[in-house]
Amino acid sequence: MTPTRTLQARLEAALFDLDGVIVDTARYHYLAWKGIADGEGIPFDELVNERLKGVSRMASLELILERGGRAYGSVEKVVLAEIKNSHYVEMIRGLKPDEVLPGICGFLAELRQAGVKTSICSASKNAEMILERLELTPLFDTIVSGNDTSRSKPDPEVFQIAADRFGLPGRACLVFEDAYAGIQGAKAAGMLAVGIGSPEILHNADLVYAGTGELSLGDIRRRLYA
Ligand code: B16
Ligand code: MG
Repeated sequence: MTPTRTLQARLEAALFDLDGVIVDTARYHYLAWKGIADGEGIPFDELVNERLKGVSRMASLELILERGGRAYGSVEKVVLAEIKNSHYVEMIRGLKPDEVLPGICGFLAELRQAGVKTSICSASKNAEMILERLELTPLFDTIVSGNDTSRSKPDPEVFQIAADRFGLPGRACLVFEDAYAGIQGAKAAGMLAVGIGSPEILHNADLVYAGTGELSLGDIRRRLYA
């Protein structure tokens, strides 16, 4: 892990992935996809689910169906994705503010107090609804979701949209991500990236914390912007 800091880097905006950084919705995605896989007789477990993190809905479906024994038509795929989404939405309707991951509310408040802009940069088309349920919408200056993008991470599009909305260059933005593909997207956008999870998996990040409870603006400034 080699920090790609530059002399010009200044922290002006913090761009957050949603699932795995702000809230753990992966288990709800898992349950909803499991229903689809079981119905189709396709083997699916937590390990396969790991590969779906940060991946768009249709791309996730493709990864599941490729383990099945037959080809699926495009209409059939759209129907399966809609069934999955309605089960998923049913589950996340019950999300409560106490499901926000540890330390996140305090860290967001710290950033805003320091004048750092905040954005969500998520592949999810349900991001807006999830943030409402968690009562976090007011803590973000902007939300970029799967409804705003046409290309999935590792494409940098979702991060570039946030930087454009703030009128900032990539080097002024710091991305927080739990997925390797998300860090790749941040790097492709010319941004610094903090990984949340295992340093072995997120070896492309500039800095990795095991969990959100360890996030601290002071530590980040010392290690990436000194
Ligand atoms: P939806 P993130 C991603 O969220 C999830 O990690 C991924 O598992 C999911 O397939 C994707 O959103 C799309 O979600 O079906 O709700 O549009 O990590 O980019 O915040
Ligand atoms: Mg994620």
